[in-house]
Amino acid sequence: MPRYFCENCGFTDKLDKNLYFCPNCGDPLTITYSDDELEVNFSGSGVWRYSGVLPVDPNKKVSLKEGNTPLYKSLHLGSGVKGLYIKNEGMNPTGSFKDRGMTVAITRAIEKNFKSVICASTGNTSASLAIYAARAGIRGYVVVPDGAVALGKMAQARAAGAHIIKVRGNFDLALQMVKDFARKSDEAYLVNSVNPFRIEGQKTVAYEIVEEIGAPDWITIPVGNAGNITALWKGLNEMKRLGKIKYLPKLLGVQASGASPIVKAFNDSSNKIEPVVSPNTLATAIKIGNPASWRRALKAVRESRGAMIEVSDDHIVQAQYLLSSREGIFVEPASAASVAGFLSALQNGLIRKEDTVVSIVTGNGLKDPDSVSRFESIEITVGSEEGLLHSVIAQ
Ligand code: AN7
Repeated sequence: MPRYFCENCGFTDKLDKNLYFCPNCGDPLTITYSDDELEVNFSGSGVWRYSGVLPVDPNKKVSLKEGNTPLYKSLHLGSGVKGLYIKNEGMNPTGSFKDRGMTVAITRAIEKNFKSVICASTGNTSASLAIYAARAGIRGYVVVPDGAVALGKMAQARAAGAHIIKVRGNFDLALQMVKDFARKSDEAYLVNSVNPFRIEGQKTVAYEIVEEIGAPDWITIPVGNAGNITALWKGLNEMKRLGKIKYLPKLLGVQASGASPIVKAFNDSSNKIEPVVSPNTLATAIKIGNPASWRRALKAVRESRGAMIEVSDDHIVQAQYLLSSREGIFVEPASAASVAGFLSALQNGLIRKEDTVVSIVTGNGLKDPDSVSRFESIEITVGSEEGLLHSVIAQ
């Protein structure tokens, strides 16, 4: 049977308990499988295609058909490499990659008879929790930093009838609060990415990429709380164990300059992070100073012989605009960090022209409609006089 496992200290336990953190060292737990427990036969599409490598009962699944997201070949931004592919996770049911993990975590909540689920969130986890809790018929509680969540994400949480708890403070404080709650109470199931079942669902992005194009040389991914890069690396390693790929891609984890404690630890060859007390970036999804899964992220990029890099807010906005205006892919700022990271790594020679690269973009542009006010858009207001429109368009 799959088991809880602590990658930091080696603790293991059976899955029947509801654990998030290692009781010995406090790190978030992972779920491991022995070789004969990894199931090679996939069928169907989306996250549940991989139910043979998910530790929940697929007959109880709470699903809105997540996963199976499009992988686009870049037309312009990838001109400096052999191939750049963009995996658009913004095409998931609630518009972000969180749905991959949420479908599995909410299914686990149902299996364990929870009537409520809770998370701290910079927005997308809240939106996903709210919608999946609604689908499952249980109560959703979301704890968010007051005034620091993009409009579209709040709209989703409200529309789905979640209880919204706004904290006077940042995401790191909100996460601390729900962690303290979960340590003492079993009243609500915690579905942040410190929940190992979330990671299990999210690893399926790696399975999909590999099934479609094999192993690229690099995969770039935005990093906030560092759950998703943990999941990506887990999925890739499992695909290698299953014999589906011969080598592992290098990971490029990308943080925003104002919220980049893992980049700093990577550059300093340090084995611990110094949390950023007041993280700051316009990419509010990844405005996180004390990422819960930092150790697993550092381990992943080091094992892959990849890197952690940071990108400025200006470069994020530029990449967001290039993605929408040149590629037809509209993403939110945190997602654009992935592509800004690619461009920066190409420029400094880390990524080379013979490389094949996949950039994972994590959230839909509609999540953060205010963010486009940073672009120079071409807009005029006209009357209805005859010929006016003709003269404008002919210019
Ligand atoms: C679009 O919703 O942390 O490194 O609370 O929304 O796994 O945290 C969101 C994170 C990247 C970073 N891109 O992923 C939340 C939250 C988008 C995101 C990330 C987030 P992690």
